[in-house]
Amino acid sequence: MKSLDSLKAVGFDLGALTQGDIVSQSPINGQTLGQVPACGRVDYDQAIDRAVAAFHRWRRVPAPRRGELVRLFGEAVRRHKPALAELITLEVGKITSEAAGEVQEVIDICDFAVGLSRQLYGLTIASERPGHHMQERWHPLGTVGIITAFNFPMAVWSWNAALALICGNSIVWKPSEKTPLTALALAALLEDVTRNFPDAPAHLSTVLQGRREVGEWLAGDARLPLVSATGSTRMGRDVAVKVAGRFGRSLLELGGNNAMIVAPTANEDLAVRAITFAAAGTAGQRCTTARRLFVHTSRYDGVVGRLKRAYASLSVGDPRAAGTLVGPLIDEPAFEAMQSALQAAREAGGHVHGGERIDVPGLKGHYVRPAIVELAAPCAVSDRETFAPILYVFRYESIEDAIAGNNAVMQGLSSSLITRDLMEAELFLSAEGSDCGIANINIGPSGAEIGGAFGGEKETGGGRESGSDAWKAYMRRQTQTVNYSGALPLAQGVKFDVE
Ligand code: UN1
Repeated sequence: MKSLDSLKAVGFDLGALTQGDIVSQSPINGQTLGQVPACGRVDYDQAIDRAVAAFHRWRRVPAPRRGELVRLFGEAVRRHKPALAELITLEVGKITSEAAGEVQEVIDICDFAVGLSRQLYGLTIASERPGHHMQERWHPLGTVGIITAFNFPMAVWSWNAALALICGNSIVWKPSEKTPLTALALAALLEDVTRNFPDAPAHLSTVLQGRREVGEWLAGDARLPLVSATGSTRMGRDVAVKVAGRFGRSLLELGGNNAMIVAPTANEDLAVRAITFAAAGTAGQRCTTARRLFVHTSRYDGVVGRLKRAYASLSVGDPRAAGTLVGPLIDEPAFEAMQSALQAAREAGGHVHGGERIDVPGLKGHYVRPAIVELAAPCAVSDRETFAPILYVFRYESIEDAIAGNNAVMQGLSSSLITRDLMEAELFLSAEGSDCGIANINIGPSGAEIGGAFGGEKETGGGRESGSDAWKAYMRRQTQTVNYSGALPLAQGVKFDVE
């Protein structure tokens, strides 16, 4: 834990986090990493009042200045990248390279947001009335609630936080109760930068540790015009209903059940590598993980045969060790969910390869061999998302059938087609193609860059975070009309003359 010491300079001291009922346990070996207190209702209410007061000051700071704060935060994250990555590995069990990649995502979105802070463009609109002009202005929205999942304990917060901050909002963050420490480390870095930034008010960013009820408070709190929530569809449905009940806005990034299609012309080497990373990487615990695979009949034996060999050779074990590609599952319930999904698949006639527990000497975590399940047709278990490395494999005959299969689930996050056939690729990307928020050609469904809008349709929740124009969700749009004519012509030619 040597590199973690570098965070002491900004006030994050793991050794001091020993009190409270939110317990962080490393999935690597079950060791308790630290404990933090859960936030009670009274503290919660005060925290939101303070965050709202911070918003009232922050919205007056010019956007490029707000960008400067995010630039400094990004610099701090760069400096502490090894420590932050180490913490992700310890708390979530990601292999070193993927943990570093997650921190890189934080850095990338900060860079993106800095540029964006000078580009919060609105439109000018031609008025139908003489001597009038119209324009759209984007104003800061308020205090933004951010609820995140364990699997990307830094990146997903940063997509929301970096944009919300440059848009002029204050932020409150409820991290997963499985990852309280990564949240505290990032928050300490931001706090350190904020403290030394004269324009930044106190309480611009707040962390609210806790379980489900804290998320419920955020969802029901009319002081928060926007709640951004990442996690299960079940959680998102609760949040969406509560937020809608008070006419707030929610931005949801929920379950995925992402498919890959391997077409007749696919490059086999590329396909096998893309599938293995997308399905087994991160121990199958990305929202964008490939969970279903449609292979053209003509390529089935070759591709699936190689895939089974690749899976058998995957090094599963201590994520800190060089050469490990698959770390542990997050916890015991994740292991149980995987085993019961495999059992259901067997009962549905599936052929299961892998999926068994792997003993890693000296480590008391939940390590598994990623599983491949060959199925004759989709069934209840392949239609739902199990947050574990299980890949359901099907044969297909026509690209239309494969696309229909891709679209035949309730989730709509990410999708991918491996092909060298231009016509198939374009069909997949067309209005009749993939119905997901993300559609890729010749790469897997996971590992998106921050520059694109991230999110999906249907039960994935419809939200878009990160790049492109996702920033608009964090602002309020105002349509403005100015009359500089001295007369008062009414729109649509309406006459209303008074003496
Ligand atoms: C998630 O799993 O919640 O596209 C986010 C990816 C990552 C982010 C995943 N950039 O796989």
